[in-house]
Amino acid sequence: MNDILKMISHCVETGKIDRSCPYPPDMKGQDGADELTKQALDEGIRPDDILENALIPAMAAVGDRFSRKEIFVPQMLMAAKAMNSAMKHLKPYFLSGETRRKGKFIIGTVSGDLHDIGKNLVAMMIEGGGWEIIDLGVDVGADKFLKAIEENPGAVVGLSALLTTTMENMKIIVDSIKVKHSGTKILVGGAPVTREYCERIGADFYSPDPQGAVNYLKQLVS
Ligand code: B1M
Repeated sequence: MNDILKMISHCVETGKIDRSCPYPPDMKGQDGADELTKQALDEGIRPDDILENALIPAMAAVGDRFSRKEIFVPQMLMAAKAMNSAMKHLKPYFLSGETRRKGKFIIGTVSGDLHDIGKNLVAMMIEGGGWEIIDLGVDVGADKFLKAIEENPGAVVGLSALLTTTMENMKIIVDSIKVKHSGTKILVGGAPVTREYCERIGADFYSPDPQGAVNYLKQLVS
């Protein structure tokens, strides 16, 4: 891996957000994920290369270390902040110049769940694919989804869940939407979600990644 990608990955893994961030102490005064991502883009490294080869593997490593109890929630939070500081530089590249919107896409992380990095990534890629995004944020219950659908008839809905516990809330939300707005297409995703689970809860499509979600929407309008 390119040296700067290794450095970005290390910054995300250790929660080094930017130069002013005093954490971790042995990197005090050094550039963080923020500055290094900007530098990498200035050097001509492709945004998808930075995402796939530095940021996503770093977050996977953070998850593994959390599972092994080598780090705890505060460190996970710092890693998430470092990832976001890198993502803000990548966002403009993922949002292509398409002006004519293909439709509306309502997205949210389901009730009880505060994880939003993956959801934001999916929203960003879909927005780049020409869709208008209505982002309901995190910890979103059925009522909020229903209200958004009423305000945006015909919109496609995306549900994200990162916890095996909150994944169960997807079923409640899908049931509510299908009862009140049976024609609404629902896309589900997030680390613990599977195709089999999607079918079981009556959602329309499962994608393990943002690109699959973009392709599904493309196929819906074609
Ligand atoms: Co949390 N956390 N966390 N956490 N956290 C996980 C998910 C965990 C797997 C870590 C672990 O144990 N190894 C574990 C879940 C275990 C389980 O249920 N099986 C876990 C836990 C246990 C918890 C807490 C319960 C910890 C605690 O308090 N004891 C707690 C729960 C809080 C809550 O939500 N109520 C908690 C808290 C947090 C933080 C707040 C500290 C922070 C989140 C900050 C934030 O999001 N703003 C955090 C983080 C950072 C993680 C890990 C390390 C990283 C998640 C991430 O951002 N990944 C995570 C471990 C891991 O994932 N390896 C972990 C990067 C992101 C790009 O990937 O989100 O998977 P991901 O999204 C992917 C795909 O899933 C897909 O596309 C994305 C891009 O490829 N995708 C979709 C996602 N949504 C989609 C929707 C789609 C389609 C595709 O269509 C609509």
